[in-house]
Amino acid sequence: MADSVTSQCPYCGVGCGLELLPPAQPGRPVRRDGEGHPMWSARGDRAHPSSQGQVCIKGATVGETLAGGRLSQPLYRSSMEDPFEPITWDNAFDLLAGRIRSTLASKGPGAIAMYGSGQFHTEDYYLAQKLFKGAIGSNNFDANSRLCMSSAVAGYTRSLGSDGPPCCYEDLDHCSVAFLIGTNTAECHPVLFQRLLKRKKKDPKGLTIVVVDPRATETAKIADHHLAIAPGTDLMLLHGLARLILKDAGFNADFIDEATEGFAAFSQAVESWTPRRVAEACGITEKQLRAVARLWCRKPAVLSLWSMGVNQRREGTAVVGGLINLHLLTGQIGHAGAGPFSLTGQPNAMGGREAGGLAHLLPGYRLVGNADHRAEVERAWGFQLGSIAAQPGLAAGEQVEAMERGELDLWWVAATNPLVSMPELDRLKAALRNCPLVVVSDAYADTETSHYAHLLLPAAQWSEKAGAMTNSERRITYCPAFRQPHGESRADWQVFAELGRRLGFEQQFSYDSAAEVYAEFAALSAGRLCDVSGLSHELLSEHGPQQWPFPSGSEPTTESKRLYSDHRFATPSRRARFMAEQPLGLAEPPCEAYPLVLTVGRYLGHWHTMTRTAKVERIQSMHAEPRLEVHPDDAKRFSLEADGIAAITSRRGTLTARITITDRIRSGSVFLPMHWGFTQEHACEANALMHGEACPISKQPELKATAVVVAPAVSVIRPQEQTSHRLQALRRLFSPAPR
Ligand SMILES: Nc1nc2c(c(=O)[nH]1)N[C@H]1C(S)=C(S)[C@@H](COP(=O)(O)OP(=O)(O)OC[C@H]3O[C@@H](n4cnc5c(=O)[nH]c(N)nc54)[C@H](O)[C@@H]3O)O[C@H]1N2
Ligand SMILES: Nc1nc2c(c(=O)[nH]1)N[C@H]1C(S)=C(S)[C@@H](COP(=O)(O)OP(=O)(O)OC[C@H]3O[C@@H](n4cnc5c(=O)[nH]c(N)nc54)[C@H](O)[C@@H]3O)O[C@H]1N2
Ligand code: SF4
Ligand SMILES: [Mo]
Repeated sequence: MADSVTSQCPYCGVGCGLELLPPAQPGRPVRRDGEGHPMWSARGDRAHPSSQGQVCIKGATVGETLAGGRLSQPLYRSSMEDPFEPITWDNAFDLLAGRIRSTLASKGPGAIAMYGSGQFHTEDYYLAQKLFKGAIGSNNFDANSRLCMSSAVAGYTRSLGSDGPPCCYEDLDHCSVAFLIGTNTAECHPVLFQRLLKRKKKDPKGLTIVVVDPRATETAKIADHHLAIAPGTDLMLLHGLARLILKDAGFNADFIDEATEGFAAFSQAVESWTPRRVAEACGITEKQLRAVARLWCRKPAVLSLWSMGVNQRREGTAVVGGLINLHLLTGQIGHAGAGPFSLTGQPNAMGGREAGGLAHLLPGYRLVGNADHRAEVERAWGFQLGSIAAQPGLAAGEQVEAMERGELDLWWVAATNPLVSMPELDRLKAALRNCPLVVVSDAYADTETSHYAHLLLPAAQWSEKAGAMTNSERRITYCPAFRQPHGESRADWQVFAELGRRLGFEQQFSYDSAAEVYAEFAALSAGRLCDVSGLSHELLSEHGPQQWPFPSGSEPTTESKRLYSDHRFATPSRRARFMAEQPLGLAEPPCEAYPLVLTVGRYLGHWHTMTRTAKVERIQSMHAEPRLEVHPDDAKRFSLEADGIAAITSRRGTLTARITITDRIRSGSVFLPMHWGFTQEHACEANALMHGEACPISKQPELKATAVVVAPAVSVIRPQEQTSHRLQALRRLFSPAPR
């Protein structure tokens, strides 16, 4: 019997520690998944400081998802109308290197782009930067973090001088107020929610919980104050709170004086947000507003937690700024239980940011636009000075626009499934047909995006490749390879390295192991806020997960670290900055023709586009199909019946879903899950309805709100692809996917 191994859960950004047990255990039959593959099982790793043995249903069932429905070899077709044919890796690399060379000669590096993912390991992310920004000379590397955390990245950078969540999970045990805004923690960061719940039960008076969400989610159920604000009114609420704190003299004058700048402009900006105006705009009572403002003034430690309800907004960066303002105003940052804490979505979106995985970043929280930063990276990478372009590359949405204009000759999608997760799906589908070479690297065969690819590359996934991941509290866990890569699949970093060598950069891309790649990245982070130069695969596997900063020579510890305890921030003046934007509200507010706001989010059991969680029976039976949540008043108004079918129409299209009538949602809003793409039996392409209007600073699209109208429908409308014979035929080529 092989021993058990420990790793980080490959799902959400809580980054729980998992202990994996091999399929064969003494005296027991070999455990197998639904397709008969031998199956590792997972349980909580008690020694992991972030989760202390806790897991949720996704982590606990990850073993069931790893082997079935996998892509086992590279496949190619020259036209999207043709069937795929198997090709060798060697031919796939020839094709890629050839196309990159010819595109560089004809159109230049700007015509090549990659769209990657917070589900890469840090090593994958890092080598993708070196390949694109260094070897190819194109900053067109962006990731699905653009749809997820980029408003938090921009918000931290503007207010505190650098990206990087300042808090740690221990703060959940020390805060006197938990201010949860735009986060359904109970379903999306379940292990953190359980930690908060446990504390609340033990010490109901010592902890006050505020939840700001248009829906009465599972999270809101434990709130002392649930502010069910109208969608898109968060910044008004935050300004209203700031104004009350100012009037009540609940601010921390010493902190403002010692550690901040921009106070005058900020206090002027919030002046007009009177309690009456805010209550009216947000759809709450003045009393509720005043009660919550008092909490910010009178309690020793306020911790705010936020996620997509804040970030996915056309003013996402401004809302993050408005939230950090409250922390600066009250001095609630840098001590136990206090601070602004973004809950990262994906398991390694944090590592991606550290490795420079957005179009304007370079490794070590460096910026493409900074000449010194470029030179530091060029030197470390061994490329000529000037190899890295000085302009930020195309962000995710801009990559799609470039395809529309025929300006991209190669779009490489890796570890993300944009044909479910990006807004304006129909527009994306059309854009893809306008790109001569679409490459998709994925672990599974039958993803929605694979149906729009020319070249499919099988990816070895978590459990089959070694690497590091950073969770929301800046803790890095070593994730070992404990299973054989499926079929011919290869780790993403290996693919990027091989291509780098084939493009003539033999020396820059010679690595024998992921540990070598990590060592190079770690060295490059020295002296930066996210310094991990003291870390290595070896240290992490020997001493367990560690938080950054971890400069060279640091001692391993399980004690939690916080940033900015000395109240010196990462700005040039070392002062944190107040922001002073005025609220804009929704990009597409409800109107006569489209009177409801559709919001799109997540279910507890499912992970994103279900390539993994649809394989778990227990999860499938928890969430048998996507449901449209409608308030009873709206159901009456639009003649909708419980369990009937609704047609939901936005300016971009129509889809159908079964109806749940519930007062958990605010009247005037409806909710759909994001999970069901067109390959699923109960397809419900919510993002076909969503608009792509984005925050001008973070470029993060407003995936949380679009105006719709609903009506009863007679029957289900299936997406076009689901019924297409051509695409059905393609599926036969893939290894059998259970469904
Ligand atoms: N089970 C599960 N967990 C996950 C994931 C998953 O797919 N499944 N994905 C992971 C990822 S990548 C991410 S980014 C996180 C996302 O985690 P969350 O952000 O917590 O999840 P969402 O359901 O997208 O949205 C959160 C809440 O925002 C609310 N909301 C909508 N509009 C507004 C608004 O205008 N203001 C406010 N204040 N709230 C609003 C919604 O009602 C919803 O309850 O989850 C991570 N964890
Ligand atoms: N309307 C609306 N839209 C949303 C959201 C929302 O709240 N509302 N949320 C947005 C957010 S926050 C996010 S993060 C995105 C998530 O959206 P996606 O990133 O599209 O979702 P996933 O299903 O996680 O896609 C990951 C893909 O990578 C594959 N994969 C897994 N491991 C590996 C690997 O090691 N290598 C490779 N190459 N592939 C691998 C998986 O099989 C899967 O196909 O959706 C966004 N879209
Ligand atoms: S809470 Fe997140 S990291 Fe923890 S087990 Fe669940 S999905 Fe995995
Ligand atoms: Mo996310």
